[in-house]
Amino acid sequence: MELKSKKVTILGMGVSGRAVAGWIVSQGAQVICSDLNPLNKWPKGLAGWCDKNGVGVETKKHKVETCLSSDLIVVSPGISPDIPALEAARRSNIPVIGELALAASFWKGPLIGITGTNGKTTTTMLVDEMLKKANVPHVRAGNIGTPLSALIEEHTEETIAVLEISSFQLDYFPRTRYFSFTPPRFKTTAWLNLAPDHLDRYHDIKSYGESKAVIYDFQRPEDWAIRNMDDKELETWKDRGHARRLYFGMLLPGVPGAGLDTSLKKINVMWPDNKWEEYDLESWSPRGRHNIENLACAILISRLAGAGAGAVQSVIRSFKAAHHRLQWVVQNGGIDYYDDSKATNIASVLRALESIDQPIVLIVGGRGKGEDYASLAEATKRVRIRGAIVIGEEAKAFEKVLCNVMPVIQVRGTKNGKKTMRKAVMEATSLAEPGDAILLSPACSSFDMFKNYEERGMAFQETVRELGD
Ligand code: UMA
Repeated sequence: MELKSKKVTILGMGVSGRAVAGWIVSQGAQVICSDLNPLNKWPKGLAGWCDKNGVGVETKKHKVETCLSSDLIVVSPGISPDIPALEAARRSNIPVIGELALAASFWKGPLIGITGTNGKTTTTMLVDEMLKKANVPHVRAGNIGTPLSALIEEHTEETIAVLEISSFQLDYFPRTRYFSFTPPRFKTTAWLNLAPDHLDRYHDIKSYGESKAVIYDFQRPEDWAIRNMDDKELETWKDRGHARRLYFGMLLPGVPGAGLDTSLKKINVMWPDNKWEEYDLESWSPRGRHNIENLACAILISRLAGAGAGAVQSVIRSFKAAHHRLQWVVQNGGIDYYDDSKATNIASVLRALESIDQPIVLIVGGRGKGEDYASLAEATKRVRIRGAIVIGEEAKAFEKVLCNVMPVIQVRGTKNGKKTMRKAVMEATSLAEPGDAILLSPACSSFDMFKNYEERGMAFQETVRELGD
């Protein structure tokens, strides 16, 4: 589809909407930007930009009429597919596409798609580092923070797009072929794992997984699909798509892919032509088995994308985990403080708990996403949790589940995130003993008290650093 002179409505004026608006306007389309926020809450300068570029503005509501008079609707990932304007558009066969799907279908270079419930960002960062080290031309974009449409102007047929892709973004990959975009094509996909998350948007884990499995529909037989062999949840979709398969995990002999060694000190890669490679993890620093799984997957992706084994090994030696992901912050009074603010679902918290071999005081809570917290109480059979400090909108729900298996302290109030975090850290410190770890791993989104998980993590880090002063 040519965008020139088309009437395009863009829903959501966050990071994705702004980036795609700029690009679509440059293609000569007539654009309307629509956001539920009133104009005075739009990002600074955006209203002026719309005015200058003849872009229409719609606030407080996504009007059905606006969508029905469009040739194309471009949607930001955070918007639910069930809103009336989108339902009406689908009934009238008006094309609806996500920002990432649209940018991907106009991308001239190879696409790599990395999805899964947890570990997407770390894996994407690893691939980015490995390709950088090997001088392979590429960009990194998607859910990791930079919309692909912000990078579309300056790329060539050589530029690989390494994309972290959320289920929200995959919800807006076109299911039908009734409109004339070239569908995006992923040379390599990776599906890291599946665990309950976003159950406020999906009915159940099956429909959440189904949303991710859509990525396989955008591959051809000569492409590669990489999957975590140890995650039984993924087996439902094992036959989906036509791409060649590679695996990572504890692999059986003869299975091609990246095999974790039982000591977790090596990764052995066996390619389909039976060639072997071995990677040494002696100087690998991120904690936890889950990070070794992310690494195994990243090795396969990067080698397929053209990075040499030497470049890959060099990144294994130098890579540092991203902030707010089981990040060791400081030791004070013999207590280690870890910021795992990025852990916004129970599966991610369980991974963190299992990666720390000290007694743990857990700070948990925030805004819920419809998850059942019972497995956190179950974890006390495997991990020594000294107690929990429960915070945010879900404080009571966590207290109810945990109070029979450990001491629980509830920190009340959701108005002031910084103040709440300060109280939580104080309570945790008074419960902990020298040799313990205090772990902020909230299992919830941060939006009840903070702008995002980074701000929540920084509030934790600032407080624990002050303790040492
Ligand atoms: N809005 C509407 N109508 C609605 C709902 C929201 O107009 O019905 C408006 C809001 O007022 C706001 C805008 O939409 O102005 C926000 O859009 P968005 O929620 O799609 O967020 P973006 O700022 O575009 O950021 C998105 C991703 N956010 C989500 O998927 C929720 C970012 O992932 C991503 O980094 C960015 O695009 C660039 O690709 C963040 C995220 O939380 C990190 N992702 C989830 C996760 O990782 O769990 C999926």
